[in-house]
Amino acid sequence: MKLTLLTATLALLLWGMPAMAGPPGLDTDLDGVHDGLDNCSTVANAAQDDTDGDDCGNLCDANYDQSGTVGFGDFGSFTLGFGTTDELYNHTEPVDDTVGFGDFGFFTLSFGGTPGPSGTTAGTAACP
Ligand SMILES: [Ca+2]
Ligand SMILES: [Ca+2]
Ligand SMILES: [Ca+2]
Ligand SMILES: [Ca+2]
Repeated sequence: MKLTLLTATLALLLWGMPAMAGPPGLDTDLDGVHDGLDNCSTVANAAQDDTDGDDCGNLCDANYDQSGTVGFGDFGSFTLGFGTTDELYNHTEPVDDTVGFGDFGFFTLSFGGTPGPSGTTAGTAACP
């Protein structure tokens, strides 16, 4: 029994290790883009839209000033984008094309954290 558990744990660890490195074979969010190439590896975003070009997709990137975290500077930008169709602030595509309360909800959840995770930018400043 103990041996089985140990074997299972080892298998999980071995299986999990390459997942952290983002091998091209896994597709965690099932959007058809493999984790190692997916600019939002845990959010389904088959379109891979990335308006500010920081390799962190719009659907997981509320860090508009490229500081690496989502903070008050980003909030200032978001308020300016509210009500517009600026894709940078639209985190609800393809549900809608305008920046509204759904996007504000995403921003609020992101506040104080880091953008991403992205499979393509490990360790960069804008999308850590
Ligand atoms: Ca994916
Ligand atoms: Ca994705
Ligand atoms: Ca981005
Ligand atoms: Ca920021």
